[in-house]
Amino acid sequence: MKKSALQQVRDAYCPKLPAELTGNIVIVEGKPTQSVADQDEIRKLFPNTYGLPELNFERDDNNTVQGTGKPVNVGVILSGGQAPGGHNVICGLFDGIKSINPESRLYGFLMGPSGLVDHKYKELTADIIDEYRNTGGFDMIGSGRTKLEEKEQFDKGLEILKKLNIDALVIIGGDDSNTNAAVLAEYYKSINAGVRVIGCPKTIDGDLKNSEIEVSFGFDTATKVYGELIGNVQRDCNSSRKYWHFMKLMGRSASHIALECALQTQPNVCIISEEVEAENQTLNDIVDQIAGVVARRAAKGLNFGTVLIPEGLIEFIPAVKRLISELNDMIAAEGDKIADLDNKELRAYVLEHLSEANAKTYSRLPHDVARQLTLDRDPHGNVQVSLIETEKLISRMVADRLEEMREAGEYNGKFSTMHHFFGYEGRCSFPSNFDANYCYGLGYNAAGLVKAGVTGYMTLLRDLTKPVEQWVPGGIPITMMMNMERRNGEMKPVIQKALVKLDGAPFKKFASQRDQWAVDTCYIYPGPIQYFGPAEICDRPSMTLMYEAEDR
Ligand code: FBP
Repeated sequence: MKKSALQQVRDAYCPKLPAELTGNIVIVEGKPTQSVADQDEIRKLFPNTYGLPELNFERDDNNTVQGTGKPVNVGVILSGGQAPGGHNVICGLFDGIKSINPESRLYGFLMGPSGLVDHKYKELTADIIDEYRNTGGFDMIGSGRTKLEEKEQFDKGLEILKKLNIDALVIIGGDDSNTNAAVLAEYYKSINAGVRVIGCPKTIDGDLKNSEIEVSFGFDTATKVYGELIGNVQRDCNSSRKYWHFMKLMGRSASHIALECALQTQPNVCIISEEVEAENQTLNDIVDQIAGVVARRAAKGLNFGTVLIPEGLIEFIPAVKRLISELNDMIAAEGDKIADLDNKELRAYVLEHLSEANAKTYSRLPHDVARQLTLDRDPHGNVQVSLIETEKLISRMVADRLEEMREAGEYNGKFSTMHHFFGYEGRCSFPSNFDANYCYGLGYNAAGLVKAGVTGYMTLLRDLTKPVEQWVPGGIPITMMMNMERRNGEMKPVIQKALVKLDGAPFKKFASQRDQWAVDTCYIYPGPIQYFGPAEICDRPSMTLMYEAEDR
């Protein structure tokens, strides 16, 4: 394979490990845990894996000879959307199990969870692993979104796990995929299958975090890539001074990515979905807010600016949220029937079957957005918000509002727009040093959990704003993060999504400065991720992580 100059040099980068992981480890059990909510239901659904203790790893200075443990065979799955650093998790896992015993073997299941069910796999040998060290992407084994929920899938998976003599399966995924991991761990334990399951927190969205997990991997790199792109657009905007740029940012429901990018780049406007919901705002309120900023800048002769919009915004407008909830139930019950209808029939059917209030909201949405909300769900039941062009919808509405303001004598400016969606550009970048180290450590640590013989745990590293050597390794039971939510028309146990906290330090910092950013031009240009050079530039964690560390 021909490699870019950067890849050739990055091949040689040696991720750093926390000091505890550089020798043999002993596991120290903490207190028993309980789920974040709905404890009785979750305990009933996970009788074998509920309430397990947190685990901390410490160096075993009485046992310094590595490589003399029993060999372990491990399977690995990449699940869901790509996130920078996934390959390093696998590399860390590989090096970790080899350090337990050089005879240990690693198998990668291909194209996500379906590889397990369909028995598509390959053994990951040292030459394959070395090709992918410190690279972005999930192409080493591919990824997919198949939901593991049926007993038949678990049993099919077990056949191949047994055939390959696999002791443990590591599932690298977001909240939905780690929910799968917990369900699989419980099932295999309940039938004494002899296969353990370990999860790993992945997602650029940053919504898989809690009191223990400080950040999911990929968030750091993806937001730095978007930060660079937004900064470049802002400099272009500030040079020609003729466009308003509307930039939608990936991130699914939560606005962590938009917030982090706003902190990095100081745009004129950044909408935070969680605030929209908390303040019970309508689409018109959001449009009025943006139009107000455009008019204030126009009054100063500034007919240009930047607006950041989180991709999940539409789901957080309270009226639309209620509509989506009713549509979810309708799709769960009538999905097959609806799928056969053409656009016109679909709209008529939906309007006829929705409750009055939701039908009103549906009828007011542009047809393309309404249709998107009706049709597309991913296998986990999520609205595919990356397909909804919210940035165009909002800028169109802002333009209309400005015309009304012009007629009322409240605005006298020019409003030319450009639209961008930054999402897929950030998911497969070369991981930043932070993600390269974090991911390698998560994988290496997962090998420690495999060796410890535990199941239903997520690999964990803490104290991430300190130097890597001081990061604290351990494991937490996945059931600890769960609550009950309505999915596909039924109540299901799922990992609770972490949304932006309006009383958290990152949001408060943003809120304290945004009025000035709105009217003045305070843009910051972060530039590209740096891999070589001073640590304060190359190893700097995200601003969200730094401000949250202050809160902790
Ligand atoms: P995960 O939850 O799987 O990590 O999703 C990340 C993500 O990039 C979201 O931000 C985005 O909405 C979604 O994937 C897009 O999905 P797809 O890759 O299927 O188009």
